[in-house]
Amino acid sequence: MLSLYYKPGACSLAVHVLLRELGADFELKHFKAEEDALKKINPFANVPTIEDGDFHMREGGAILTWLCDEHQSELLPQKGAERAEALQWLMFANATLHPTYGRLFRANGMTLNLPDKNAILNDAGAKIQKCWDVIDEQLEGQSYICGEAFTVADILLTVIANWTPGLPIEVTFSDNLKAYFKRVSDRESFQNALDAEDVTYKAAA
Ligand SMILES: N[C@@H](CCC(=O)N[C@@H](CS)C(=O)NCC(=O)O)C(=O)O
Repeated sequence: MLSLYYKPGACSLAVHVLLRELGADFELKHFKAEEDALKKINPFANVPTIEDGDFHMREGGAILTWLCDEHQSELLPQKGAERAEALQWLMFANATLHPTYGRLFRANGMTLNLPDKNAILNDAGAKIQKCWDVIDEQLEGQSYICGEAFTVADILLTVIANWTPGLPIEVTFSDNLKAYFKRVSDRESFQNALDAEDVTYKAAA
């Protein structure tokens, strides 16, 4: 059976939601409780990491893509401009939006002299806001990031949005964005994954 190494509410939640959307058989392994086993297959011991017998894989964007392809899922169109667009937004979430939050979390946890720290936090906050403004604009007049079809990119964007409440800087979500986060996080797969990880969804409120 496939194991997912996870940290509650982290980017691994997107893989967790996807596995439920796909109806896949899987088990969860908490990344700290199973750290020794995780370190054997991932030198960074980070999440998400998946393992099935001798097979293992890390890097969230790659895992999400690979799982959709393996299951021939319509959550990632298989070819053409639809696939290009879904991949673009998935990688935007994974490679542009996610690291910006990472930079802010790291700066916030560092002992830096205060003016430097505030400058880094404000800069990271402005970049996060810009990302959500771009997403907001894209969502104008449509239900999901790629139009009316729900895709894997919507899952990762909605997971990352929930890291925003509680940040030490202000990031504002429009009513349109909040309605989008609610639409996605209300899905049965998402609600069940949140329950299993004991995480509350706050970004839609
Ligand atoms: N490039 C990696 C980054 C993964 C990553 O940063 N994971 C975070 C959670 S979102 C993590 O495992 N953090 C470990 C920790 O918090 O101790 C990916 O996209 O999968």
